[in-house]
Amino acid sequence: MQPRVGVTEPEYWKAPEIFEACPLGCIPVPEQEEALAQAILDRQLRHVIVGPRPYCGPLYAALPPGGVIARFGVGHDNLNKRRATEAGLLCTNTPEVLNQSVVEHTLALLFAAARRLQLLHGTTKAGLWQPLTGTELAGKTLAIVGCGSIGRRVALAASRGLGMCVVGVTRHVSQLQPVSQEYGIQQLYDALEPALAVADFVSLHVPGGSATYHLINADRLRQFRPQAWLINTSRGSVVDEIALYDALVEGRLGGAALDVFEREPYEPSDPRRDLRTLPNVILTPHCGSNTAEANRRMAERALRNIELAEAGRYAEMDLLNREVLARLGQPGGRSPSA
Ligand code: 8YV
Repeated sequence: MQPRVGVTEPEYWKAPEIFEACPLGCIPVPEQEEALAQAILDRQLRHVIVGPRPYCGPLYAALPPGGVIARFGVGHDNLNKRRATEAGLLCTNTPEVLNQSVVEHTLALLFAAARRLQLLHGTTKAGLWQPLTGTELAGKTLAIVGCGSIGRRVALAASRGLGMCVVGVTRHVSQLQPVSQEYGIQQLYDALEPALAVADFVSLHVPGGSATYHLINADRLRQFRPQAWLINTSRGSVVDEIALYDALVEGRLGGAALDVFEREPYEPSDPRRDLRTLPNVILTPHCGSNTAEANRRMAERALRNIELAEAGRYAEMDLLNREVLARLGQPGGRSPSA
């Protein structure tokens, strides 16, 4: 059978058994945009499942109208929804199914930061015996920046599970106020400053994109408490890495635990300010959602979105550019029973 779905290679190999079993026919395709577009044209693919790398050019001309660009993941700042709509392409993501994994990775970074795991591991492996003193998390203040479903679950685990004092930063204080206690969030702020003033740990859970670009910049880093740690499992674009490097070197904060970077795979924005050279950083290669369980769920959800599009059941999709339906002559989409 002629395969209809291309899956970028890193994503394909995260859940090959799911993709192999799909009746639509899935094949691994390159993730680099020009090569991806060429593979779509060569194999006459109708849909594509992609990872987090930016797509801004030939991809949108390569797929036929009605095709799906399905994100294997929740963040979609890497897709140009306007271009997709103009080309009659449906963009989707996989909300919620990776939350547990990202929450667990955030907690792993939090624990590692508190006990200086990166130093203990390095020195012990090097044959040294240097039992550095850490800090307990109970009683410390964690600021959650972005109180969506992932941020709220980190808050719940940290407050109820670890006895941390949790404060939240959100643009939606009045909507969140009634439920904040359920998640153990003691105080909500609509600005970063008051949260940074009290936080021992600051964990970012905002989406990428222009509204959050360099939210953590030199000015904000000056407002961190000197021992505070920054944890980022959201998007690299949220943190100005040059300003972060300078702040870490000058001791303006305790450290940074980062899973996401301005450029991925990580490359320093300024070669003289390479975060990898610093002792007070913990770095992981964008793997917050990368567990066997979440990978299977993301693969299934991405394929489900494509199957729904093939069946014309647009209303049930995790559609990110609903305005494309009008362009496809499907205002609002057909109902499932139609
Ligand atoms: C990646 C993510 O999509 O969901 C997101 O927004 O950043 C990640 O989960 C995933 O790792 C791609 O394979």
